[in-house]
Amino acid sequence: MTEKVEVLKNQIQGFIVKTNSELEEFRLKFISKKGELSQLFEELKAVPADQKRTMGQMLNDLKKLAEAKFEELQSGLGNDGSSSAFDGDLTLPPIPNKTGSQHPLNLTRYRIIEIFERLGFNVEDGPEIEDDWHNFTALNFPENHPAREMQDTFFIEKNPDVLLRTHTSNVQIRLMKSRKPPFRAIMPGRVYRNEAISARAHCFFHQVEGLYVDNNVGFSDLKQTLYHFAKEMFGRDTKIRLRPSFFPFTEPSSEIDISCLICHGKGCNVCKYSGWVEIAGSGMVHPNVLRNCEIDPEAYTGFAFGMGIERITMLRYGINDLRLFSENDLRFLKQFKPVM
Ligand code: 2U9
Repeated sequence: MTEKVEVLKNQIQGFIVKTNSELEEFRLKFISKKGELSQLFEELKAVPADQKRTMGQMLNDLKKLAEAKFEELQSGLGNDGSSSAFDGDLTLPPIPNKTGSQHPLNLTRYRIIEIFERLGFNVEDGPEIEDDWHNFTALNFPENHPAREMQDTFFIEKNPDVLLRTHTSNVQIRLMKSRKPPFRAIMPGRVYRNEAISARAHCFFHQVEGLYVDNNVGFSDLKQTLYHFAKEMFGRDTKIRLRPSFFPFTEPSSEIDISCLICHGKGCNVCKYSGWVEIAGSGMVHPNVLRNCEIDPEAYTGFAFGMGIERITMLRYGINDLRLFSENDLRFLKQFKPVM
């Protein structure tokens, strides 16, 4: 019997539990009425009278050991040194999770996508590293156009030219070359221009361009689409104004202005006292561009537009320095909508 007591004592002392079912295993073996320890108490009845007292004392000590060990295991303080018990003050408020916030450029991009998706525009994507043909030639840029100069465009290789795209128009070209009209899509993405960094310019920025090509797409479709966009983006009372412009890839072309959100046309710093703020460029896709993509300009017409996401975001949130978007300053970033 002494031997059995010794074995059980070692087992109790060395017991480790990691789960509730292992704790239950311990209880059944050493604490419960049907366990091995209770069995020994049964056997005590048959022990000769002169040994009963010592043996009984041993068994009682073992029982106390088992009970103490059970409590220790139960409170999560196992013999492996790990502790899962929470011994802090449960009445204190929880420590808040540190969630990040969404970048304002993303918030604007999502909103733009949402507005155009409801008009049936798909979202298309394409490469940021592009060849000369998809970035310039297909878009009707003449050979000597200043945008092709080293000081305006980042070249990766020369002859044949590989460059960082200067607009997302390369995506339209790839879309029109690879599929059949009609097309109704917007192209958000990062673009690169070789500019000195300041509050108003950066060496990269983000654009959304749009394209709608079908039978009988006219300038009135362009105007109505962008009017709808302006009202959705900036509020129902927003007005738009079109000014004639020039781009190699559209003819006719126009700049799109919205009525100033700050002064509502009265004149302020943001609109430079004109009452109008430029938000996009646009126009009817040039027949040469359609032809470059093997689309018959007699059968199909289309409009296109382009806008800077930074510019829209600055107007939307009243931000006056472009560099804030890429400095990763948490004091700026955490002012925007948290990540859900
Ligand atoms: C194809 C045909 C036509 C896209 C257009 C503009 C006018 C435009 C600027 C706005 C501010 C660029 O971000 S910005 O600096 N964009 O003025 N973009 S029309 O026209 C296209 C594009 C692709 C095949």
